[in-house]
Amino acid sequence: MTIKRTAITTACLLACIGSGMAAAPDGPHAAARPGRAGGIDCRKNNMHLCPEGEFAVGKDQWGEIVRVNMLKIKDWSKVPGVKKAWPMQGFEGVPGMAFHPVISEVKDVDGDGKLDIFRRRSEHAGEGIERLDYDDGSVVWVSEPVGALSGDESRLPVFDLHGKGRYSVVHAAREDDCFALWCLDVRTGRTEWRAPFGDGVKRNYGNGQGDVVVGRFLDRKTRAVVVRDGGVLHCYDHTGKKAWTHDTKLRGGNAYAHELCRHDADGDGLDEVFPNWQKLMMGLRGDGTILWQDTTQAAHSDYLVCADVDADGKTELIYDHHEGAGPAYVVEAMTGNLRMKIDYRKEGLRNAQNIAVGDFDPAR
Ligand SMILES: [Ca+2]
Ligand SMILES: [Ca+2]
Ligand SMILES: [Ca+2]
Repeated sequence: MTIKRTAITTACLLACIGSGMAAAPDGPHAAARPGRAGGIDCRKNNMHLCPEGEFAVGKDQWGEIVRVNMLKIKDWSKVPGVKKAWPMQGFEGVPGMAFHPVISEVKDVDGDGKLDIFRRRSEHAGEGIERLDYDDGSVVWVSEPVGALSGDESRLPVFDLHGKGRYSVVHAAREDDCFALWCLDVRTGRTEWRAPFGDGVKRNYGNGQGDVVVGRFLDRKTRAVVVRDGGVLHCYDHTGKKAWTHDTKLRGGNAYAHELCRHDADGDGLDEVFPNWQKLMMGLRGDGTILWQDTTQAAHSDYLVCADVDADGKTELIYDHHEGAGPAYVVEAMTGNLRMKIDYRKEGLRNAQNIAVGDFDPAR
């Protein structure tokens, strides 16, 4: 289905990026590496916004602003705007560990109107994935132990892979001698299948290793999984059988990556795959056929968004041609043909991390 959207302005495209905000450095573990050369030390930037106590309610011209001190907060239920909060149960006892939004998912998988919560119990090897009850946070089940977190930012996808109304949890973990793609039954936590790939060696702090995207890549009924190991993509069908592999030949720092998305860009009912690396942006059909490649990519993008930006009925892909410097490229998603460059630095934005596209301009 083609998403019809009205045209957007440059300001709308980038308004949510927040030029004055301290951008998080790359990768889930990067916050523990203060003083990254050329980057932003999030321990030093914007700390004046951190409340003294557990939380504070401030105000600006748009209304109230709630700020939470993540190191001090004990009772989330007192924080204005929080609808549900319960103490986390089960494994959490590693110093420096905290609930990790990258490796969690919230979705109503059984249609009872209550959200179901899934999370990895630890970033480290030897713990499983668990399902939590919405009412009190109690543990519904814990899977068998999975490997360590790779460092990807693809969350913990929960989808109906088989096309039968039954959901599965998908996750890639780093084992002793390989990576492994796990598929768990949401009803029981039992392993449906486990597909090993790669050599398990962590590179680029794990960025681009274990990125997972789920889509209708192979047929219109089931969903398949594309997982990335550095410069190599692997696609598995809903039963865990390998469908295809694509090796970009990117290695070392050139294979640094953490953005990977899917979208049915031509509306034929099958999703296309759009992976980005430090030195490559490309589009592939769901069967692994290459649609296009931008080998001029200067440095990895921190966002990938598909939308019909100019409302001509065709989908565009938006990505950053040089992380932190731009410009944002707007290309035809199916061909890669460049339609527009947006120099966000001229708009006063220092580093574009995450963007949103929508009908923001009431005049259009
Ligand atoms: Ca539910
Ligand atoms: Ca398609
Ligand atoms: Ca378009």
